[in-house]
Amino acid sequence: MILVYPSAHIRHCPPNEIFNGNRDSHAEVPDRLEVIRGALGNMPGVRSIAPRRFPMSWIGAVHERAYIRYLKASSSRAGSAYVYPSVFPYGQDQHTLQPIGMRGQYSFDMYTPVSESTYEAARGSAMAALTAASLVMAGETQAYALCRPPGHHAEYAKMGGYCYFNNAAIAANYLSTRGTVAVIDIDVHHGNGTQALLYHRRDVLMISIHGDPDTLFPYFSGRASEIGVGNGVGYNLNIPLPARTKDRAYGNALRAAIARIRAFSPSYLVVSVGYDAHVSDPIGGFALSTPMFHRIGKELSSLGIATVYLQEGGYNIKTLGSIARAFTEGSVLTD
Ligand code: SP5
Ligand code: ZN
Repeated sequence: MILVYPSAHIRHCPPNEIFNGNRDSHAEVPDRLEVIRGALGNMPGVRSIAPRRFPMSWIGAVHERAYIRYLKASSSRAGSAYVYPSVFPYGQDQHTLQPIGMRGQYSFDMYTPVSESTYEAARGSAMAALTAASLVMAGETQAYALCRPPGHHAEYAKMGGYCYFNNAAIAANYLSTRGTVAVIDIDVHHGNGTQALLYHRRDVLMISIHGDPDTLFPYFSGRASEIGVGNGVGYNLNIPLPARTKDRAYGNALRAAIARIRAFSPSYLVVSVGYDAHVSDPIGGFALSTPMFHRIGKELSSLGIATVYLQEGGYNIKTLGSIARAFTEGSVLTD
């Protein structure tokens, strides 16, 4: 298994997220990735590489160009401060050039601030995803991009949910130039951005298993009734599960997801790997065990599809290492 580690992540370190009017400490900290890297780095058969550089057009293929420019410009304007939105558009297609207004135009929450290191970190994270995808395209059976910041909540022209560029959609779109792609998102939060970016496509299947949006972020998407649009109808599958879901119920959802992937028979698989469905996670609300992550890894790799793993969430610094280790040991093919 090849790990791709984007070192620029370390300087993206937002101290706070604004929740219910309070400045909470930020859950998406650099240590998350360092702990995961530490736990996987010394596994036998695992080697770590730096991301390669790919043209920005691979990011521009899924995100609005003005959004990418805004993230770059606001990052360089911000200095060492982290800037947050205060006002959001209150109608369809509303735009502004006023700086405070622009923060809201390009965001959907107050959890996802921008500072001088944010653009480079987000770009590095996307380059890691593209590097892993290119390795798999070149014949590797598995590659794991240690993406940070995460990506699955980022929309066409909005950051949110700690995400800036949608690494899964970027990688899936890249791979789709050579074959069909299935994306399975096991982060406990619905992958709203990935869904939205792939919603119209039938060459890229999107499946997400997540906490019911009636109780969990991102609230506005993730229902089973969201099945795709136009040519993409039938190629988006949401499996929302209730709070406190345990291994057995999760296993049933996973079986349904795997059956759908088998029926689709894709050339490539992209796994949005969140560890926040673990029982110990401070914000997830599910109750999966550590061995369950081993099983998820094993069942997905047993499909025998060339696979790109992309890091998404997972917020308990004390348990992330052992969860990541279990998942990756389950995933590694021993032939
Ligand atoms: C990639 C990813 O997993 N993003 C998740 C973003 C969800 N953020 C939720 C923040 C919840 C706020 N904290 C609640 C504190 C209750 N006292
Ligand atoms: Zn999550």
